[in-house]
Amino acid sequence: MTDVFQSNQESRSDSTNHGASTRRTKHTICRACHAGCGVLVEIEDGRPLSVKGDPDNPLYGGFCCVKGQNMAEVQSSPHRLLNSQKRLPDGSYVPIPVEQAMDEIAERLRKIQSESGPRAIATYSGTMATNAGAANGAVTSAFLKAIGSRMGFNSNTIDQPGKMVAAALFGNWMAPPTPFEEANVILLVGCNPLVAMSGGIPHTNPGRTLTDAIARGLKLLVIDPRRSETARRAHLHLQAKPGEDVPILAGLIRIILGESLHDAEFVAEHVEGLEALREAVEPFTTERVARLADVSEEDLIETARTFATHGPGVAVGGTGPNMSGHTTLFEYLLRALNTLCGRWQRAGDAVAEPACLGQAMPAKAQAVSPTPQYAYGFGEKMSVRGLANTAAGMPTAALAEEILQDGERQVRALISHGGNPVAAWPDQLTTIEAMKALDLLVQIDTKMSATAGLADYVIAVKHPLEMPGITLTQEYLSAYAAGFGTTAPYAQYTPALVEPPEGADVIDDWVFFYGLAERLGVELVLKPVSFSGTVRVAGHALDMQERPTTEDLFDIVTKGSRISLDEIRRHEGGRIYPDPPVYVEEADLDWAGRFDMGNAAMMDDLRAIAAQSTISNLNTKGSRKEAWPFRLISRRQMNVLNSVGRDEPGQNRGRPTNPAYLHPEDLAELGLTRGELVQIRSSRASIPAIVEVDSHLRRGVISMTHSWGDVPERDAEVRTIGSNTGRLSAVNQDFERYTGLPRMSNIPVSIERQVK
Ligand SMILES: Nc1nc2c(c(=O)[nH]1)N[C@H]1C(S)=C(S)[C@@H](COP(=O)(O)OP(=O)(O)OC[C@H]3O[C@@H](n4cnc5c(=O)[nH]c(N)nc54)[C@H](O)[C@@H]3O)O[C@H]1N2
Ligand SMILES: Nc1nc2c(c(=O)[nH]1)N[C@H]1C(S)=C(S)[C@@H](COP(=O)(O)OP(=O)(O)OC[C@H]3O[C@@H](n4cnc5c(=O)[nH]c(N)nc54)[C@H](O)[C@@H]3O)O[C@H]1N2
Ligand code: SF4
Ligand SMILES: [Mo]
Repeated sequence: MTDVFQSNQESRSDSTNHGASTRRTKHTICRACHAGCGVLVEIEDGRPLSVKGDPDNPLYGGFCCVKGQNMAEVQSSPHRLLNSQKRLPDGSYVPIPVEQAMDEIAERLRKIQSESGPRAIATYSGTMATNAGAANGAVTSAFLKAIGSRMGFNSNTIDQPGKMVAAALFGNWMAPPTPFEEANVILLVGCNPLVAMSGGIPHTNPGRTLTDAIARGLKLLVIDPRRSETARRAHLHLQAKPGEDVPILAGLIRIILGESLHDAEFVAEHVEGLEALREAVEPFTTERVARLADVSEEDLIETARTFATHGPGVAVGGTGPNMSGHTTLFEYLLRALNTLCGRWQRAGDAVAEPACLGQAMPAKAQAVSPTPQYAYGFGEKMSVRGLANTAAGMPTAALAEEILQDGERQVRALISHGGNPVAAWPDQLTTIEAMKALDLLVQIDTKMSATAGLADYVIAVKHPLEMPGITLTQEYLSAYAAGFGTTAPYAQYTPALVEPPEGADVIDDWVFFYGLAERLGVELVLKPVSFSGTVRVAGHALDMQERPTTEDLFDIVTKGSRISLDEIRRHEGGRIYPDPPVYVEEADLDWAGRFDMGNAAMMDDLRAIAAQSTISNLNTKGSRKEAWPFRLISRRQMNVLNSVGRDEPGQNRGRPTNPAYLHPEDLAELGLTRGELVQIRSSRASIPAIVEVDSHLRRGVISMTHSWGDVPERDAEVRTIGSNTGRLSAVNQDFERYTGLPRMSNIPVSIERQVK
């Protein structure tokens, strides 16, 4: 393959000469979040000047958010690491050549492995590991396999792990759910796609997409304790108490079944367990759910009827309810609701979004029976809380405890990549203790993040504009869950567009794992990406003598793709590949697969919740006499991605903190005014915060963005670095038994003025 960095095709880009300097506009893929917008970057003398939307892009149509627009500034940010760092015994850091860092780290890994075995070595891949490089995940998996460790963790299991676990318990459909473009109704439970670019509305310019859809008659239903940006545009917004989503979904299902609004024919043909579900939702009467969630009975009934009768359409869940205590049961009921209403594509329907960089998959109108043996509790066991591998991956919420426990199964080395455990994991105090207890912590990052500040080595990597990219992650998102991803078979490739700043010693992320493998004398076998797990393509052994390029890796991970990568490379501005169209086929004649709506563990959980939710829980406003009168809930903000970008002036726009938002009447009752410093306490810990007013909240909740702040020693800097809500979670209390996920939203807290 040609060296694409050198041979940047100017095909669809313009190039102007301003005196001696050259200014060019190039197409690229924004990699500042998962949405992968097709954007334009202006480059002068090899430096990126600005990033903006590409009005000619066939899918994103000119969209580019503030994070994307700031990509050029981030590339040359003064906070950026241009050299890897090594921690000295006094805690200070010195630059170290990356090849030397790899020598030293490999040596330390070799020692740990020989003393404690490969299980003592774990990896953690965070959001930017996936966003920044489409082949990163495949290389990390190959590395772990090569050294014989199954301790690969990622941010999936501290996000919405119930999505995959519930799919394994419920079963799957061999064709997609109703595509957004065909939906007449969308029910969003605790997600805010207008800000998060995540589920519910396609992430390709969601604001405009929603406006167009409402104009053609889409009804939007939202359940959120906050009148979120998305809820403000809803036909009906249930401003429910947080943490009551399971009763709400059970109540909606009960109404739909009671009024026979479900798709009885579809259910009879493809579903088992209906009667078990019918029985388990029986206690969730409309009256009871209305009181539990503090919403009106009329609104519950209207939500159920609109969703069931105004179809097609889908119900989608977000991080809010997934983090409020019952991720698996919540997602299971959501699947049940969609399936009861028959919201899957049928024979003859056109598949809206066949893979481009993935392999062509036949679509069939048939259910794949559940695989509960691969839902949770299988494979590699954790030493704590009875947890093990899950359909969403190894339970990250238990990794800190695993590191801290003594004995043979202790994890001694962690390579954390494009994630920020100290900022993002639940239970910050336990996480910090674990990071300090490790014999070796390596952080792969572009900045001295909160986790980098505790690492033995920090590996400095390239900025996305310095690396080629492909839209593989975006295709994966469409396969992730109903209502996620885009709406068209779109693919884009971008070459690397600029060189790293002068004097930088930075590598493509995956090169670090390759470099370790070289030194440890093991071979990396890369697996082409397979979205459904049903297509098996042989692994590809990497050349361990001559280092491959990132382009080579792209060829390997997209092997067998429906559209050839070379074809996609020819259209740098991104393209939609509709041909040949893919239609859902009839079910196989002898097909016996069925969904299971009545999984025993799920029905037990539902019964337990029915037994618990008594009238004593019905306090809606939060009484001042309670120890924990408020509920702290999570929210995302437009300009910052988790812990990324909050220190960039172009993104924080002069507001470098994550305020604690409260309803104006709650503030008044507490005698607080906006801008005041408070202390927020949970049963686990406390954090400082700056209060801010938000009339869109329901009373009794505090709404705050996660992943801000740093270690507790820096709490006094709350006005300039924010504070860390993860500290309020307790990993070993009130956690979900399948995934180990503790409460990260709907956390019981108190709030008081802090005297400085
Ligand atoms: N309380 C609470 N906690 C939460 C959540 C919540 O809603 N509430 N959300 C959870 C969710 S959904 C998730 S996904 C996790 C996120 O958890 P993580 O993925 O662990 O956290 P991020 O902040 O996304 O980490 C990104 C890291 O990548 C670095 N980085 C930035 N740019 C680049 C780059 O170009 N290349 C590389 N290699 N690194 C880069 C950043 O400096 C940062 O250290 O947090 C979870 N934590
Ligand atoms: N701009 C931006 N975009 C992002 C991110 C970011 O940090 N910034 N993060 C990315 C990541 S890692 C992810 S996983 C996605 C997440 O995307 P989303 O899941 O859409 O996350 P949020 O925008 O936080 O929306 C969660 C909503 O749930 C509500 N909520 C909180 N608790 C409850 C509850 O108990 N019940 C109900 N019904 N609602 C509740 C909150 O008020 C909030 O409006 O976003 C991604 N996109
Ligand atoms: S939504 Fe995400 S991919 Fe699109 S411009 Fe913003 S940061 Fe970039
Ligand atoms: Mo996430």
